[in-house]
Amino acid sequence: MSPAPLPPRLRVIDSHTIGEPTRLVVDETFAAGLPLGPGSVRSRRDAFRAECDHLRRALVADPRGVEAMVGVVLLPPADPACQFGAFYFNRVGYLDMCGHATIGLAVSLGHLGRITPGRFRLETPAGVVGVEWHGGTSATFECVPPRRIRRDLAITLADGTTVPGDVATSGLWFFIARDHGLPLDTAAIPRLREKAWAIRRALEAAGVTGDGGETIDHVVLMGPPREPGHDARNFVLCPDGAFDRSPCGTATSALVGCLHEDGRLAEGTVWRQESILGGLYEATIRRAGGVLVPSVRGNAWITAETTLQFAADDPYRTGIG
Ligand code: PYC
Repeated sequence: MSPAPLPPRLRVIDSHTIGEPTRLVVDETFAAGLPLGPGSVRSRRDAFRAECDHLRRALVADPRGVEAMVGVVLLPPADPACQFGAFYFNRVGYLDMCGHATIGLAVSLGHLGRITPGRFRLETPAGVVGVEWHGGTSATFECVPPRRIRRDLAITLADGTTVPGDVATSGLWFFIARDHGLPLDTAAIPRLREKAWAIRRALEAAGVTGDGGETIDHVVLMGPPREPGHDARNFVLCPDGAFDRSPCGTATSALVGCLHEDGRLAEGTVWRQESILGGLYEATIRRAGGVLVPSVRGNAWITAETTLQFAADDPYRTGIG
C-alpha cells in the first residue's frame, strides 16, 4: 500500500498547558480521509501508526514542531457515550493518553466555539476520559483509573546507586521516585534529565514493565514544593527525552492514586502539584462505583491558529528524523 498522501496544507491550533505544547489537528476530515478503517479510537490510532506514521513526524518533528510538543488528532468517537475522540503522539511515538494535551484540546475547542463551558466525554486510546471546560483557559480532565503495580521498588542504576520508586499507571506508565538525591531546581534540569534517563535504562535492563509488558517510558522525580500551600514539585522525563514543562497530567493522576492508597490523600482533598518550572495542577481523587477517578485541573493558552504548509518539493515535509 502506498503511504497516505500529505495534504498540501493543514489547519492546526497550537496551545501550551502551563508551558507544555500541544498541536491539535481540528479538521475532522483529515482523519476521515486517511485509511484508518472503522472501529474504536484505539484501533484507528493503531492504523494511523501502521499506515501514516510520516504524518506524525510531519506534524510534530522538526522543522514544524518544537521540543516536547504533543500532537492530537481529533476524530469522531466510536463510543456513542462520547462527544469527541482523540489520539496523541510526540516526535518519537504514540501516547495512549495525555493530560496536558487534553486540557489544551478543551481550551482549543472552546476557543473555536465548538464547545460551551461544561462537560464532555472523550474517547482516547486509553479509554473514556471525562473533560470539563470551565471557560477561558481552565479545564479539568478525569483520567482513566490509576493503578500501582510495584511499591518502593529499589532499582539499581549503572553507577551502582539505588533509587526506590513506585511503578504506576493512569493511561501511561510511570516510575515515581521520591528519594533520588537531586534538588528540583531549574538549574539542575540537565542532572535531573540524566538521572531520569539512567532510571529508565535501569528499568529496561532489569526487565521492569507494566503488567501488560509496557515499557515504563516516563520517569517522575518528586520533591518538595516551592510555594506555601502547594504539596509537591516534580520533574517528568517523557519518552522523547524532553522534560514535561507542566506537572504531567497523567503522572499527577497516577500519583494521586498512589497517595490515596497510602492513606496520604483523602477523597476530595486537593493536591497541588508544581512542575519543575513552577506551573500548577490541582488534582483530587474520588471513588465512583468501586473505581478510583483522578481529576486534574489546569490552564492552557492558545499560541497560534496556524495553517501548516507541506510543499511537494520541501525535502523536510515529513519532518527531520
Ligand atoms: O500531561 O499526561 C501528560 C503528558 C504526558 C506526556 C506529556 N504530557
